[in-house]
Amino acid sequence: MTSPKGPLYIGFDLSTQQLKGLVVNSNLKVVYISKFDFDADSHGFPIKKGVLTNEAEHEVFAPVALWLQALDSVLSGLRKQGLDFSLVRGISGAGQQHGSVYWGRDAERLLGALDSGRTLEEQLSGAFSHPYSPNWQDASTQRECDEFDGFLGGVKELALATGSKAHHRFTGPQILRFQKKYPDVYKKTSRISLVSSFLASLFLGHVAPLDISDVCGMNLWDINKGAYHEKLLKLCAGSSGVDDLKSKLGDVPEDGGADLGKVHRYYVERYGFSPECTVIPSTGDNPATILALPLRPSDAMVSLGTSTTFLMSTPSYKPDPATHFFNHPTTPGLYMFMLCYKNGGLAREHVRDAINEKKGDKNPSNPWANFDSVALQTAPLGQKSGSDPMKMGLFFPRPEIVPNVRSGQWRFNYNPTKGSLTETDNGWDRPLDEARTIVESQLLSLRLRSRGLTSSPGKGIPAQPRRVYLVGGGSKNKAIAKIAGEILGGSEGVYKLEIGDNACALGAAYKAVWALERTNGQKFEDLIGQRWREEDFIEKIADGYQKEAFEIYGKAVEGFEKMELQVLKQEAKKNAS
Ligand code: XUL
Repeated sequence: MTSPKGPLYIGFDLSTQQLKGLVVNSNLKVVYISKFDFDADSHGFPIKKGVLTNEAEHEVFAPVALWLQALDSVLSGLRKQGLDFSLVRGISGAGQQHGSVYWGRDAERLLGALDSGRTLEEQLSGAFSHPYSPNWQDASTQRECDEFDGFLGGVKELALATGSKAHHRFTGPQILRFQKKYPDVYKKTSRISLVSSFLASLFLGHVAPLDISDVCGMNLWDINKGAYHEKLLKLCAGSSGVDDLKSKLGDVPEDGGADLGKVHRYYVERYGFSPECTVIPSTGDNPATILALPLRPSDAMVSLGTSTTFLMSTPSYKPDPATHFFNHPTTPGLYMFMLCYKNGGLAREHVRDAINEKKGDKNPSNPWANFDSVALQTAPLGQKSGSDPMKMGLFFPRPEIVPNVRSGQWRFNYNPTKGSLTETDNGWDRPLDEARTIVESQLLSLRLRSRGLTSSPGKGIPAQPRRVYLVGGGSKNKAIAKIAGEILGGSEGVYKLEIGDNACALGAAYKAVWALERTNGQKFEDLIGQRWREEDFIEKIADGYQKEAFEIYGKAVEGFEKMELQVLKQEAKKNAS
């Protein structure tokens, strides 16, 4: 291979189970990738799937020194592949969201004095006041979440101010618990980074500011004001006070493409980076994902993995306790809307396995073939004629957060003319009917919660997403793609985004390209839109908007909303008795 010509840009992805470094050129072509798998490639850390746990307290956390080891290893990996680091003009990254890193009093000195003859792990393991980073899977902060949720009056008020109600993983509740559990360590903490700004700090050789989008994953940032929320800081800071917490958190530059400074000489001397290489703010992994393509306002991305994530770029800020809003990572005036479900793939797999079992086809070469064909042969909502009730249900093998309900299954018949709902599986041919019902259930929930954010693509056409991009394992299912188009619409259709599991690293690398090559005021969407060759990355896999189907599912959404409310009421009653 001929060596790629510069300038080059690196995007890192510091996720739960691995660190990845991906290098692109100005034309957005990937030229190198190097990975470090935490479980397989690290030494000295008794981790499982990248984390440690303390089950008694529902704690999940990662040793920060592990990430130091990983960074030197990924850079060495890129060097082995032949990357000429002197061509790298910019560095950005994506970090698992909400995780926090606690720097000790010597942090700035140790970061600034990095010696290229020794590893990051050798030199920085002592830079932290606490050696672990609470992880987004941590669930130890119920009490703190209750405090956050109540503090401004209720969950609605908190969501209105910060974009989200309180969640166990959000950094504000995590810091509140940290300062109560480890008051002395908290006092000795000079700075608190998010995983994203931690990564940028390593390259800068001093503690980097928090990112304008990732800061919204803390329940501490007042999105409308564009500043920390003073009252919430007060709640979080405890006796050390607001000013102390503010100085621990530091400023937040508004520009996601800001020039944070040049790479530290450690990287120049050890790997051959140019001293002119610029460090750009790293962002969260979800905000980075929407940068993996020139996502336009009203485009939607649905990630169909073990869990389901729905991401949209939108100019509307309409917070709700069931959803999340973040500042857009690059474009002022836009927001990233996110729905984060715990359930997804597992629920579909249960139905898939039951159908394969029923068909006596336990290990077919394509385990999804029966599921797909049954789902496609079943009429929408199981209605053989318009007078039949609509079949709908909730299928949660794990406790769900959207809506907040225990694990379980609920089946209903809904009569759209009367608006009446009956909990029953009368008339259901199980498990066959459920192939379609489960996919519908997951997509109706997305339509219900995103419907206020889309706009009409043209006269007489209802509001809906422009394009629907499917990513992750479930994007291979033909039935899911077809039903996604029928339920969500998509005036330009349903697409599969073929970037494997590289979305966050790619998004981070594109952010660096944009930050350093933009002309005055040029938007991310415009610069990347001009250079992105969509035929290399996406394939249209289903029709989007179809009038009749969209209308029928519009009625079904009403029933779906009622069904969720009824289940929530029933469960609250059960819990109270
Ligand atoms: C988002 C979230 C996860 C992590 C995964 O709120 O908690 O998606 O960002 O790394």
